[in-house]
Amino acid sequence: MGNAKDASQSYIVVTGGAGFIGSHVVDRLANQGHRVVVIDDLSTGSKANLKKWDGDRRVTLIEADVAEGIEPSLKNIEGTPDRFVHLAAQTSVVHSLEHPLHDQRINARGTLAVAEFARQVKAKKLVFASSAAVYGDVDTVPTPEDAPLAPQSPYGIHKLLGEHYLRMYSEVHGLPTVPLRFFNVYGPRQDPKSPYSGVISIFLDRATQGVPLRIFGDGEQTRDFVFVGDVVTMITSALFNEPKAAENPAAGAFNVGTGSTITVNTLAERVREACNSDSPIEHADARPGEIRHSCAQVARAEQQFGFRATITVQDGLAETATWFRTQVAPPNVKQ
Ligand code: UD2
Repeated sequence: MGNAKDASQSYIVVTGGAGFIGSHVVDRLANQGHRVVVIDDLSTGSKANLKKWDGDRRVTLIEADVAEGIEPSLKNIEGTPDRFVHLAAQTSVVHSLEHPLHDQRINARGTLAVAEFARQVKAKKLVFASSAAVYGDVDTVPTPEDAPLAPQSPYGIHKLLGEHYLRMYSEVHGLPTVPLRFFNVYGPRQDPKSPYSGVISIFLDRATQGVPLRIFGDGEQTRDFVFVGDVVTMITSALFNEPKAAENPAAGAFNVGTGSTITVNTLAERVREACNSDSPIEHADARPGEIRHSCAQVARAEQQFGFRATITVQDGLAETATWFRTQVAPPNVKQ
């Protein structure tokens, strides 16, 4: 990675750019010739995710905590960023219930810090990773963006607060902002090692090693699993394009999902097939307070940005399984 002095096209800050989703965003933007500065505290992200950019001037990694403010991180970088993708986050609902103040610092204060800096530099666009967690337990599935918002965790509340900060910065300061409500994102580089990891990464990791897949509850809960490559397409689309709407472009967030779901039971079978694995399937107690069904209504992103997820779960699982096979089995997976 270089010092990012030779600007080409946009200069984009990607917070959380060493993480699972962020590093794929960095790959796409840098491959398009943009100059990317990553701000990441490496708490869950890793340098390995950006290794291919070592020695390349398009990508610079700054190891820092966004909640400390953005300006100190960029003080030695030439130029002024014109676009921001804010992905740095504490991503676990369960962790946020146990450590709400920590979640508030990262997810609420961190988002405010990015928005405030984007305002100061008169950024052209700020795209923010919000979450389906802002809805809470909804009556309407697939869920439209104007459904009632009743988040059930500090995580969901702080993501919603982030959306409100962005709306305020749009309306009061004229900062163009786009909150994206991610559903269940999966794909290569998703870390399976934490107890809060995404179910697909956990199942693939276990199936690859031939250890049991553990399903919480009856397994008939459903999720809208969206492949990381599709999510990157939506992020970059929102970063460079304006919504087509006659409606106020500053208003509202966009769901990022596929619009269809599968049960966790079906997922477990598909993972076993994708890995050609005979891992047994076990059942454990349901997670307390968990949402039963989660599915995005996708019309708004399609109408406004022409975005539609294109990767099927079958294809996405196959690609992710291939990636898992190339990884050294992590030593700390417990059976
Ligand atoms: C997802 C997001 C979370 C938040 C939330 C909003 C991920 C990783 N997390 O939480 O950040 O946005 O949606 O609603 O995308 N499961 C098993 N066995 C396992 C692990 C999980 O059965 O070993 C089940 C789990 O009980 C749940 C489903 O798989 O029903 C998905 O779990 P998850 O942790 O991947 O994601 P979720 O939907 O809780």
